Amino acid sequence: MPTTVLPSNIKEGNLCLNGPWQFRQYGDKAWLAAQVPGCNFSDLLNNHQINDPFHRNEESQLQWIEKHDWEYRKLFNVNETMLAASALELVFAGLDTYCDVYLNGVLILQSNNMFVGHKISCKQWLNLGENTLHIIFRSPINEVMPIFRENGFTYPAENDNSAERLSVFTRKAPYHYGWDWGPRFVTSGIWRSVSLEVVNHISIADVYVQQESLSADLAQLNFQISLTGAQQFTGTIHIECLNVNGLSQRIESQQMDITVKDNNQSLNIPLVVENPNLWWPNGLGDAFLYQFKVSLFAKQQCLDTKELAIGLRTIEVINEQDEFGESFYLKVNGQPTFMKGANYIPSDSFLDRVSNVKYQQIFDDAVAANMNMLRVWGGGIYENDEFYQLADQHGILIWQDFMFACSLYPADDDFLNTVANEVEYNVKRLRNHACIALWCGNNETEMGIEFWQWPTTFNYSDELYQKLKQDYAKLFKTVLPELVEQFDPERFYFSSSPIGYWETKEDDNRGDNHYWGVWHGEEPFSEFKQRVPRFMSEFGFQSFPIMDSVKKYSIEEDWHIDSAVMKSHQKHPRGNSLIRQYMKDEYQDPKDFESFLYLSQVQQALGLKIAFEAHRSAMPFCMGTLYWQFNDCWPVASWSGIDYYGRWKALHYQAQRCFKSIAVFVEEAVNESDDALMVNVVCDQRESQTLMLTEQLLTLDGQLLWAQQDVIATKPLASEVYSSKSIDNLLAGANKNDVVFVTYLHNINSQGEQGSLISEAFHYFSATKELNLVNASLTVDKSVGDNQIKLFLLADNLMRQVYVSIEGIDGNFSDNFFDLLPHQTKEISIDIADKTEQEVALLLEKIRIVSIVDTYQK
Ligand code: BMA
Repeated sequence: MPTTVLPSNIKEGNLCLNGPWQFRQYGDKAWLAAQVPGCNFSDLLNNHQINDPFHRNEESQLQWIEKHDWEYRKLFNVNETMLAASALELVFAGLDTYCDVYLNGVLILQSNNMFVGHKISCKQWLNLGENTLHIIFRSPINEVMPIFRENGFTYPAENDNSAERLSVFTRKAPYHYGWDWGPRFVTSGIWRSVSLEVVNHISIADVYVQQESLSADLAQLNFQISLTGAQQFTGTIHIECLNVNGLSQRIESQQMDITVKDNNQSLNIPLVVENPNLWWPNGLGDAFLYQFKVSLFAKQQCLDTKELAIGLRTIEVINEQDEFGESFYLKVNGQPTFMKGANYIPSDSFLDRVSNVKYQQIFDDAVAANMNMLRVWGGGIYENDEFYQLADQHGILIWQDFMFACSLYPADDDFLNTVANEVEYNVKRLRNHACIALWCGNNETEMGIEFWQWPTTFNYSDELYQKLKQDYAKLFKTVLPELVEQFDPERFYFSSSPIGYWETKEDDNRGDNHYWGVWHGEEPFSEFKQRVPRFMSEFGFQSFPIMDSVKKYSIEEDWHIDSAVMKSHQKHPRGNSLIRQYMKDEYQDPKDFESFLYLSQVQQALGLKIAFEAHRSAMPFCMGTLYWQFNDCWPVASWSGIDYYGRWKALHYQAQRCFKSIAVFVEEAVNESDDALMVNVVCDQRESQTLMLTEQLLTLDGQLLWAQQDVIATKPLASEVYSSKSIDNLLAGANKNDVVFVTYLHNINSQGEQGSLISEAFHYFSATKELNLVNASLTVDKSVGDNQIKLFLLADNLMRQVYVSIEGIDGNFSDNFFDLLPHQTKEISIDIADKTEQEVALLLEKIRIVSIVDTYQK
């Protein structure tokens, strides 16, 4: 039997019950091998009972699974030492979803909410030697069908991809039921860890670190410690800081003698940190974390410990009336901070596949793209502890939705009770994390009430709709905020994102906004410049995965956009036609399927570039840009910047450029008649810097027509126009289709000369399809070293949106989808740490390079 490594949260002396289990469809005879954490789909796949659910249109073949019940069982041994403990608990971190749990035949737990964990005191039912844990999961569809039928009406849940929309009744990840980027796989199973844990006669149930005040000189903390178990106890609590070695500060360990008279007692222990190291978001400083250890002693014996990584920072969400309307921005450590990032969805339809390596990659990718915020969107899950630990460590702020999206919900007592459990459980689990910036009740339900015409679509009577809206208010305006106030009073809560609606232009002045005029509203990309809100929490445009990714889920006969397979991996009804429609305005018709895939990414990236620049240039009016969406949960045409296999799309590279802490942007005056070309520098830093700004006008074959260089001082936390000139004068008769305007920002070195490159921007005066691009002659020098392949690209003519790929490498190049200027060498690299010398030699033969001209019809 394979040994299981103890997950970090399971302490020595406890028994990890993850790893091999058995499962079967309820009613079947034979048990099959299962893995925990896991789900029925993963287990069926591992047992070759189903094909890969993501391959071609397998999804449609697997819909039977949701209508069945599933059983899981594990035999495990308990030894004498364990049984000698005063108490033992079975700890379930997450059960998906409706289930009965039996220990040696005794029903010990019934659960109905995927988002809560359970601890069950169970010593009395355990045997010395072999024991059996047996869980029966009931179909989440069959379970609530009677309620749905009895209701006699349908809740909106427009993304729930089935004739009967049942998802709203069940506290289970909404995206499992389908979304406009996601398949429908309604899973069942044990999706988080299981363990059997020794409970001392007294233990630390929870430590809540309250930050009472924070200044440059002093942090005053209060450790609110809840103990559980004993009625009577005398001992000591000890708090120490483990990681200040090397820092100038000292933190006195705290010790407190305690006498417990009551079960579930909570104690307060103050702790002061002088000259605290602050936690800063990515780009603004170190995300410093203090490692505290809280220990409980009886005489000299340590009974329990808890370790916590605590970042000291203040976060305020400033959402108040101001001269423009209603602000929405974050102050971190007292400083207004522009948020750059994206909306995060679960990284897989089958959550057991989202490994810690995957989580690490997510945060590496976010940091690489100069992001400082991800929004954990309300149609997914409250993420694993590892996710928030990584966010803390990487300085990525988390906008945390509660798991409700795009629908009205029930508000009967049973529903509200389970939601209350879920909120308490997750808020307590997450509130110590420095990364959590705010709580948001739901995604887009208030916008839905206002604009999505639910009464007409679903035939609601006035009376019913009033009742549904009252239910809405009860859940999101009373129950949720009261619970947040009770368990996490320091954090901002608001009921629904967005506050302002894109359908009403004046709303750009109020709160956060999801601007879907581009895409859903079919408005041109240039509208991103006109529709700049106070905080853009969603906007986006779809693209396809690149060919190497498409090959992983399809076969050659599927390789056209309207094939049944490609359509089943495109969940937006108008998706393909919108991509095509927008493409006509800016690009020549791509010659084939592969070119279409590539061009769809170029279009998405260059379209969103307009938005990124408009949002950042409008600071401090606008203070955030979070695009839809960071990632995918399966291979699909979607709004993502990184595809399911981890390949950066053109969009992620573009975000990396546009989100630099100091970035240069070029834009034409919004009104064409104004004839002005402006160079903007946006600076997210707290100090001014002196930099060299270079501007050039080049022909596409590399002649320098005009140039200028200036020394500029950046303006902290601001966007500033540093040059504005007449386009007519600049072009001086040159053909718009033959030129590119280039700007660079460089450091100035100690000799007063141009130093390293900080940011660059290219601007064209015509649509891409009109540029006189030619087949450039390109030389590629290759070198291998330091576990990397390095490529040096040099062309005699401008190459637009160069995409370099090597079949057989799944990693990402240091840069890609870039414009290669004529006669200027560009170096890019990719990691090959896991490859042998022979493999590298073969890979070097497989380098492919395409640019816009390669998509043209011959
Ligand atoms: C936003 C999201 C999602 C959806 C996306 C694209 O509104 O909140 O519901 O996937 O739009 O349509």
